[in-house]
Amino acid sequence: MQFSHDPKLNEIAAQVEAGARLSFADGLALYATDDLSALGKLADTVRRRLHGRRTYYNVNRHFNYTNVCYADCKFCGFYRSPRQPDAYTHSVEEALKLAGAAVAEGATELHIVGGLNTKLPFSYYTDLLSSLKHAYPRLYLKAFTMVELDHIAHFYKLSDDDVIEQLKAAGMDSCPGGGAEIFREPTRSTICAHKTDAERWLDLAGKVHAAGLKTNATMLYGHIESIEDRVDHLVRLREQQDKTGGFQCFIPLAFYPPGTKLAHLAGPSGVDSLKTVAVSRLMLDNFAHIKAYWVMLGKRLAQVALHYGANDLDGTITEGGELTESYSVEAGNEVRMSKDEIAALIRDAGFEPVERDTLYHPVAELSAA
Ligand code: V47
Repeated sequence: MQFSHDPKLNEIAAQVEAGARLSFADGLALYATDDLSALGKLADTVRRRLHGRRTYYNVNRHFNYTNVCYADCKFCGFYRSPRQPDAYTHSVEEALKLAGAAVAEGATELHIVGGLNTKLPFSYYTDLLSSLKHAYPRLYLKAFTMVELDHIAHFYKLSDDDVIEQLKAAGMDSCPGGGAEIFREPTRSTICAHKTDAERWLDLAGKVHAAGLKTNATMLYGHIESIEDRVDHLVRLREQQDKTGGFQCFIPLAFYPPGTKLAHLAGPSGVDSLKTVAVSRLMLDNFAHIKAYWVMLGKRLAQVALHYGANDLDGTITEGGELTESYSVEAGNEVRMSKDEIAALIRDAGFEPVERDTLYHPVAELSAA
């Protein structure tokens, strides 16, 4: 029996079998196939080659230190101008309180991101990190996207290396993957004209990797971008990974339109999301992990995505994040899942749940050591 009724998919399957790298044209062909289950099977083959039945999750919490931002991205429903009544900036004390509650609930990671807020002194960032590290030395601080690092360097007139070294010394352990959006022009300038451009985002990621820290990478899909934009994005990430090797995980982010300047759009369909997970797994041959971010996909689709190449569901506790309170409503989700619930979801899909720390060490093995 042949693998697929789509001859192009059969050709690509032979390449995948041989361990060959897929091209930009292959990426387009993968998206163009109407054989969704064969595409999923192909991505699942690669996923099982890398991870077997293991599926990771962690116990984490998001902390958004400010929603004040000047970037004015069309896809964002989170940011506020400083004068809006619901604009906020959290104090270090508030961060400590949230981190304390997270640690008490078994969190191993705090995911820290915020808007580009010109009212903050540079010491805000270092004080935030060092206070958290001092109070909770075992809590992993995954903090600041390449866009925030770019803003900090420009606004405080510091070199990139200075910014990275000072934040690292204060307690930054790794960086989340936000702000990548879609790299290709003119799409990037249409959706986020005032944001760090693609070359700078990738260059900064390389500098963080050179400083010995891991980062993640994302792609925001399901808005105005083309399939070419998406495949280009994946190829650029793969090229950067070839050079600097520090990306741990890729997270495709399904666009959620309500409350944004693109609210008239529908967002991606379920099939589009599954295809995107699968194509990501197949194109990003030098990325170890593909995350099905359940907060955006919904628990049910995230569970299915585990059969389409994803090997990570992100965290149990995401309450307090910029993409949680408002965006998870559509997915019909609570903004938190207990460890038991996430493990049951993974088992029910036929996989083996593994609680990990930020660097993908199994937590059970760490506590047994
Ligand atoms: O950069 C903004 C996206 C990102 C919307 O590294 C939206 O482990 C959908 O990067 N609909 C921030 N998405 C979140 C992020 C992330 C999340 C979870 C884990 C990790 C990680 C990183 O959220 C932004 C942007 O691409 N975003 N607005 C929206 N309306």
